[in-house]
Amino acid sequence: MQLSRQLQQRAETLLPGGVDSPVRAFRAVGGEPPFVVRAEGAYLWDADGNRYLDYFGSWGPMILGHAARQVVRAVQEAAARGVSFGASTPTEADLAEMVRRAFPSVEMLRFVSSGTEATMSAIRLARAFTRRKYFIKFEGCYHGHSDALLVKAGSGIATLGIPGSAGVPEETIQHTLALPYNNIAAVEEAFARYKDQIACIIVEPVVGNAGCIPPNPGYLQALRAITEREGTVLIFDEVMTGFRLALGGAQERYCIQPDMTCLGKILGGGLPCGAFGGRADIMQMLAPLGPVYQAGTLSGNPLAMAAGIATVGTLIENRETVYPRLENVSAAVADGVAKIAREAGVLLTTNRVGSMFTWFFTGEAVTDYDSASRSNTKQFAAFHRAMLEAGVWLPPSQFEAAFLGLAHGEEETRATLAAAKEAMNRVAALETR
Ligand code: KE4
Repeated sequence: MQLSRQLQQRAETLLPGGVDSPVRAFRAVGGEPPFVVRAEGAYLWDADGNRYLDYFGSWGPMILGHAARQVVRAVQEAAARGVSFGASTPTEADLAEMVRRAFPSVEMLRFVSSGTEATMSAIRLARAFTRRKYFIKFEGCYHGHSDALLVKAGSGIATLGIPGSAGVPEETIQHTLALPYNNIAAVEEAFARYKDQIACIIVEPVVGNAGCIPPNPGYLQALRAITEREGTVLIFDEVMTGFRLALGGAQERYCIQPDMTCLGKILGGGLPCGAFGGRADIMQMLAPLGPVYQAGTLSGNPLAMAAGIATVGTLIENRETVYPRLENVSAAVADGVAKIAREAGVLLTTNRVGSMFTWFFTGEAVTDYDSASRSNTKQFAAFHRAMLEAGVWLPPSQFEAAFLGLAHGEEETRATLAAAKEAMNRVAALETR
């Protein structure tokens, strides 16, 4: 860890906390973050030559595994033709067609460079389309860091245990209604109170940013029925779930047709890419066709398009085998660790949908942010540290989902469960101190 420590010290003189995104600083789990210099398949290598089995996969994009040959080759070939033009290219429509094939609810879309841009643009469109100001989000859900969305957010906000963000004026969030997830009564109450004033609901259809929290049976269907009744736009933030839970994300898995969808992560195959799309009548309000402005220098960047086409193309071509494989390996890993916790006498709740999952160190069911926040984060930190020392790198927060990809197989499952046995004993020993 010598070199990583030196790199961290240098980085801290230049970058706040030495990082470009807070969760990477390991503040919630302690210890020093390894600096990654290379990755391949299911593995990362740090500056000191240590190898780690990767369970956060760049926070979702690496569903094919790192340095997948077809992705690397596509990006190399694209780069040789020039890396950015600021003009239209054929590959934007190529990837858009693939998105439409995977997400039939997306009649039109626009590419941007991050999930944050995708969600903030979708909300702007929904507000213009409905001529309403208020919108509903859910506690523990994270939709990127645009001001109006930093209210009771998940991910890094929950990880750092902060209510929101400094620098966001009260006026900016006065129209943000943050409600408990998996609670339809709260949604009905909001619509009764703000009748005809709610532009949209934005939801992580399966929450990943409070740790993994699945929708209760009927919850998403109820959101769809209420928004249809109220003339409110239903936005599925599938930045994390898109292409992961099924080729068509959560909306395919739960058979719901949202009005708009936000995508990112896997969409760009690990390069900076996001998208927002949906009903053509809403999307056609977007400049240059309509009055809603949105723009981006690197939107639809040729390298991101190349990586996205190679990644999404692989998922489309192999959809019959990809998702059953991810399901099988994820179940073996998630359930295997749950069994180890039971045998060690450690209280653990395992939430999993497909290849995104979270081990909550609690004995109660985790169905919303409140129940997630009652997890024992000290135990999680001890588990994380012990697993890292054993060469298994879990997301460094109790309030993040773990992911695995197609490069994870039996060998990786065996190694993970062997490491978990030792790590769980260390957690159990914590109990006595
Ligand atoms: P980006 O702006 O980070 O590309 O996307 C924001 C975003 C939007 N919607 C959902 C459902 C998301 O999960 C995210 C970003 N996810 C976090 C991890 N939970 C990004 C990791 C980080 O912030 O470093």
